[in-house]
Amino acid sequence: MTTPFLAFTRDVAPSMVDCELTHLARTPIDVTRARIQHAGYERLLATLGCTVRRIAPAPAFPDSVFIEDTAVVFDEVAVVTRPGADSRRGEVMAVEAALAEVRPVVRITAPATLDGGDVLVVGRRVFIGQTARTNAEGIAQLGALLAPHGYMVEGVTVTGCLHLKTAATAVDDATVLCNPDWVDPAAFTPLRTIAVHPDEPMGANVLRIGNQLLYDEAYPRTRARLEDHGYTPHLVDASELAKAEGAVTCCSLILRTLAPPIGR
Ligand code: CIR
Repeated sequence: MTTPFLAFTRDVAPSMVDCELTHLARTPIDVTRARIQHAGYERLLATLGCTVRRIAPAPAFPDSVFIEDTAVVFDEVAVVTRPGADSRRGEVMAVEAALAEVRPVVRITAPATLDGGDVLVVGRRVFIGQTARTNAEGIAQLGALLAPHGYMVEGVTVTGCLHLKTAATAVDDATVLCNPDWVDPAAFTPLRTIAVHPDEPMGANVLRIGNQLLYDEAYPRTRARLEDHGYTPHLVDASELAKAEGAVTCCSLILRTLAPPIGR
């Protein structure tokens, strides 16, 4: 049966305990629990209309579960990134091979760096975080690759967190959930913004699957704000993944399922 979406995921590596950390102190990660949480996340993706395809595990890459950073996928093209952290560069090969089955693939190349977690797509606008992971060359390359397809890229200043999507994600094509301490809401004008609850600075990361939202249950006060605006997110427990500075968007690449060309 064809589902509206395809979700690529990657298993939690046992080496996740040695993940990159930038803004968080290292605390013990229970890999078994992380795997259980990840499996729950995948089940919810399936419930929300995704065919889940697990890419082969990458035990040598501690952060490989955070597959979002390795590619940015549009209906027209998949852009394989060059992650900003040296330890993550080798994650992209297997992802590229998997994406090549469903989209034309292009690549970000040195000296550019770009993490998928820095790329927020809202309609034809592509906001790109200027962070330690994504450099000016990365923004310029992505802009050049996307211009023929009618997308406009906009660099966004991000301070105090890892990625743009730690600070802001879209809940629909007109609305952004954001932490105004980390990104200026004016960057998204004329889109409406909803601020996270001040006690939940990490609460701005929500995963959109069509009209549905997948959200971390750890942020009830921000969830209440979403509910006040008429959204009803589906909840997961992602507490172990959060210890690795990951959040719900990081653990998948969501693609629309496109009709195959006539004759295939
Ligand atoms: C890293 O620092 O690269 C990982 N420990 C966390 C990556 C999270 N990815 C994301 O927000 N897109």
